[in-house]
Amino acid sequence: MSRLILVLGDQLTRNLSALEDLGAGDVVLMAEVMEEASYVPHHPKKIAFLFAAMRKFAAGLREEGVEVRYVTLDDSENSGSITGELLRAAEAYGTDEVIVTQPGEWRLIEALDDCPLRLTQRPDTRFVAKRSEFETWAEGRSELRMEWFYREMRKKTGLLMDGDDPAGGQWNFDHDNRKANPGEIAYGGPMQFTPDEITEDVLDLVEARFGDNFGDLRPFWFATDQGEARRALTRFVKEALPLFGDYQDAMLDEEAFLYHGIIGLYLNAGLLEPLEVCRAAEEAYRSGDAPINAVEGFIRQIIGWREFIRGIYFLQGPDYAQRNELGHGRSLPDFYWGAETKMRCISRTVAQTRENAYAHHIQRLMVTGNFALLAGIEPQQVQHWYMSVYADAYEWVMSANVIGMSQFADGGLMASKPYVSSGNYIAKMSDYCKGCAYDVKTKVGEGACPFNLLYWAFLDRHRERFERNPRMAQMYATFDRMDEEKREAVLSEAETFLNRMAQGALV
Ligand code: DLZ
Repeated sequence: MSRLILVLGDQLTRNLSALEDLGAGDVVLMAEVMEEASYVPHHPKKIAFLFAAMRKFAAGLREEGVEVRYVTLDDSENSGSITGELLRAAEAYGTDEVIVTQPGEWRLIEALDDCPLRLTQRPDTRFVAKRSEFETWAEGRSELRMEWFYREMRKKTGLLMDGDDPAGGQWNFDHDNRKANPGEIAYGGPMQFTPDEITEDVLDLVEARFGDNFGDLRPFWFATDQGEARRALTRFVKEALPLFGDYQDAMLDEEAFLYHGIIGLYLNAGLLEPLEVCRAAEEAYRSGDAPINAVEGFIRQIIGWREFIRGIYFLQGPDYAQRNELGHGRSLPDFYWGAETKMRCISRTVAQTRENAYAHHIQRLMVTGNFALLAGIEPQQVQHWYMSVYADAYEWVMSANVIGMSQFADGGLMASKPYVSSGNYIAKMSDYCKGCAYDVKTKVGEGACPFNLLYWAFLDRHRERFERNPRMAQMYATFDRMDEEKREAVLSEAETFLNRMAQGALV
């Protein structure tokens, strides 16, 4: 009797654990379903990317001679859910045995657990660390810090290791990676691909069914198969990696990509694998084509941060994404969905997000994330936004990034202090402020930058929790040195700003 091998839209690699013992008689099931395509209003580029990549992956399996049952979204028999499609396929093939690689979201893991078939969820082996390995590492630690885990992963993989020592004599070159505005960018941006017939069909489908979602579907230029993704990686390593480190935290009004790779979406969907990506970067260092600060910073994102936040997601369990330790309850303002705002940093980050289904980590953390935290937006609404608008977003990657790192809603499990800053940081790292209606140098009164007002209001609101945090002592000392009248004016203006924002006024 045949087995059904379920391959999900973000599991597009031949090295998938579910496919490792694929045998004659097995049927691979892949399905475009409304439940996955609409559990958040995904950016249309993300849906198109996954559907096109799924169709091409299925075609590749068929070329190998594998029997594939591929259900398109517009199939009139489509049941609308993964479990519905499993049940339909089970009946069609007269089998109840299903193999799947464990999904990256508790939501789907639980749905599969409840599916009335003989279903095995195999571990996802596309990561450097097994879930159990992370659990063992985390056991007994009161604070989980990426740096210590990252060093373990360096030793485990041998990446950037000279014997027992880190290459370049240091584990972490983050201090060298904070240069501001690079001026003109000497890189043409990520490799872009012209849609072929398969992708064009998908674009028409997505336009018809998801055209009202936030985000521009066209121009569509993402890689949609492994070969294209590898070419995009090669171009990044050759042309952008050498300066990636220096300018990874910089932000420019007119430059969405700077020296960033835009390969997270390929990694998270299975088109690239973490070790091949890291080895390509290490090779550039070993051959003298890229400096250590760039290569170490890049590799840390992948075998450090990416593995770490996945570990936290699974360690913390399904309720983690519901945490709200700071008790924030404001609604996400409409300007996150493209409504007008006078704050240039936010309007540019949102505009680039709408165009590309992408913004880089500092835009996510220090512009949209920082503002949401300062303004006291409910973390679940923030998480919903990040899940919706980015092509690389799945819950395993977003939860710890948003709930933990960005919104401090886990109470400090993974960050020793909240990532808040006034307008100064944005002014230092970007050119946004010069085109802004507010003045970043004005701390209070007419034209004061909202980040400045909200920063102090955040510290005031959470004094009890953070005042004794040694990493925040300096902030409170500065706040407390402010004369009483100014402090009151700042807090009152912050309150007025938040009230106007809540009423939908142009802020
Ligand atoms: C994100 C996504 C979308 C938009 N559509 C599908 C789909 O139609 N079929 C599918 O198998 N997977 C899709 N995905 C990816 C899943 O949502 C993803 O596998 C889970 O969220 C777990 O990471």
